[in-house]
Amino acid sequence: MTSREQHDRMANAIRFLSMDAVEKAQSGHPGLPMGCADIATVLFTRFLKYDPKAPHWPDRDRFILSAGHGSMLLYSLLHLTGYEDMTIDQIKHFRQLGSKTAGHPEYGHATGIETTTGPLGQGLANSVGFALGERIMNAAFGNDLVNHYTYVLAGDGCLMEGVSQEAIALAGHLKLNKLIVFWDNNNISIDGPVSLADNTDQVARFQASGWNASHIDGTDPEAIAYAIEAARHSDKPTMIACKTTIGFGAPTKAGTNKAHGSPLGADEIAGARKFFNWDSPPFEIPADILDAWHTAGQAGVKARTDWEGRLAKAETKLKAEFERRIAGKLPSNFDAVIADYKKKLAADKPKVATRKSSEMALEVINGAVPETIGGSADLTGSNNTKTSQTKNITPDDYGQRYVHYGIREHGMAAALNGLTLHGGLIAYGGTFMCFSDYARPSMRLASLMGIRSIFVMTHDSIGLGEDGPTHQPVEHLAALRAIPNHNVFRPADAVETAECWQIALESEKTPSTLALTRQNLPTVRTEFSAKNLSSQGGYELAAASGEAAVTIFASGSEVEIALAARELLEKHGHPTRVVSMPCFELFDKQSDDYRKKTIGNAPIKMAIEAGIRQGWDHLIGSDGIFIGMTGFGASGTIEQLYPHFGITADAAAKAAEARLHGK
Ligand SMILES: Cc1ncc(C[n+]2csc(CCOP(=O)(O)OP(=O)(O)O)c2C)c(N)n1
Repeated sequence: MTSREQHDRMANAIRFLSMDAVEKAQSGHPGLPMGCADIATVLFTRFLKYDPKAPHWPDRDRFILSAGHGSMLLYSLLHLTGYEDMTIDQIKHFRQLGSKTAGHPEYGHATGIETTTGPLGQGLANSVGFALGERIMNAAFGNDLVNHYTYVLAGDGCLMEGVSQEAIALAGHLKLNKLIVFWDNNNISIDGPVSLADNTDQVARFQASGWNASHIDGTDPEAIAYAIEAARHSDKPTMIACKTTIGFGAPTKAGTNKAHGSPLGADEIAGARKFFNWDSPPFEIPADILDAWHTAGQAGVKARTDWEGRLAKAETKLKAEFERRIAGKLPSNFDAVIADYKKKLAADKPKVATRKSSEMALEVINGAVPETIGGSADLTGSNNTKTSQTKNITPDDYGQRYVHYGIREHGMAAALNGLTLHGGLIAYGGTFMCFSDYARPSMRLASLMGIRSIFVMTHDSIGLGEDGPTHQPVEHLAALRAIPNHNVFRPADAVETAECWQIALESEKTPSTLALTRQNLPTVRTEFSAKNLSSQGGYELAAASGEAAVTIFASGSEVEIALAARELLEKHGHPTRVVSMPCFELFDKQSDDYRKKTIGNAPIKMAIEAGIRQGWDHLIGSDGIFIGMTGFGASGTIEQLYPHFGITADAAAKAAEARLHGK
């Protein structure tokens, strides 16, 4: 049992590492680590189950610093508890290029960082996925292998962001009782007191969303410990509103926004040293305190080795399956399953919407890959995300595989990231592509983190028809393609859809968006190819009858139009080839030779896509012909809309011929 004095000195070690690192960097946020040091110390010395020597231990408790600007709190904890890569040198190089101590915690930069935070609210919203992932894995593998808590530290900013309501409502609904959130209730944000902009009764809000919530003194170790203990035995998720003082200990800046986002300055730090009676120079921790922290960091070794013992003794098949899933590897028969399915498609040649093709592919995938967890933001029947294997996950049954996320696109995308990061699961979720805007902040973070979240975006163009321009994506393909490390797939038929799903599942370090149609499309890939042609991003689908005068590039639903335009042009004596382009990002990764060959030398290059032109010029050149959208869509039938916006085979052929005839 730590004495109060010992606790205080351990907490002060966090405070001084943070103040001094921010001061040295002349950049960063000292206020949160100083205010929340007591919460962190109690959690990391008395409750959190972790082992710095085995940072990826699957049954560790997760700690998520949602208020990512307080990154020095996390870096200090990782250093003090003995994570090997978080050396004092890293702390001294806080925020410097190439260091692990990036401005905000970045997943993968240092061990012990569970998710990337910084955009406020994201960590809190990810945590719902983490906590749900724990329950799903627990249902599959039992208490012996999966039984841990998810802790979150969130600030006023996290709670003000809209995504927080989506997250807490979902967590409350799903009764994720092993989710425990500390709210750093310091009443300060950047502009000044929180009361400038917010007067929400946060405790009442969480309670109304199905949580336990109560106020405590966030500087009293016993109150913190008592609240955590109670939370661990709760049947609901818990929010602990911790009254703290931002920049606690800084003589004049404590309790003010001056302690938020800039170094405290030498005088304040000297004052804090006096206040805390801390005479160690910067970056030096008294030996007894460092020992105490290391001891705390080793307390989890027994739990970890016990767990390893249980895993070793687990039934052979269960153990192998657990290890496969945690490693993120697909079942060994996966490729064969997809190949069989593609053979069947080439024979059947279905004429269905790609959203339906996606459902058909998922029916096969979900049968072969038990770790997929599906879901939709209240558009299940439209997104076609549910298959025979995926029954509803409920608070009474976490052993199922489908999440009704409610009308919460952003919360869903953030939860998908959390499910993915938890490990052992492959999560996908659907909505209309237009509403990818609502999910985008989390989609971007999936890309930045390099994780396998899968976003199913149906109704991918004006082809959705009568719902009109509010629902018709126009710029969304370009906007999603603009995100680095994000594969945007727009398959043209059932075969490409199966191929794109296969790539999405195999892309362990890249998230995927599947853009899928509402309208039916013919099978354009009528011959079986064992090779996944979509994995090249683009490929010649139809050759020209002679030396090509025209190359038409198209994606998704417009491939059918490109093929019809080719027919017309060929009939008129203009040899024309069609290149299907299901994924720009993968095409751009092909060899120069392959790209040159696929782009070809036809004098006329044209692209057809029912979206904006942006992005296509790198294939067709700025003088290429683009058949697509230049503004918003309109409400009408699909039969009216394509001709209305000039996206037809006839219009495409005419445009090419006009060019060929020099007009
Ligand atoms: C989505 C998003 N918007 C804005 C910011 C910029 N920002 C960083 S911290 C902060 C204020 C946060 O206030 P609070 O959570 O109370 O943190 P504290 O000042 O108490 O540390 C803001 C606006 C951000 N990081 N993320």
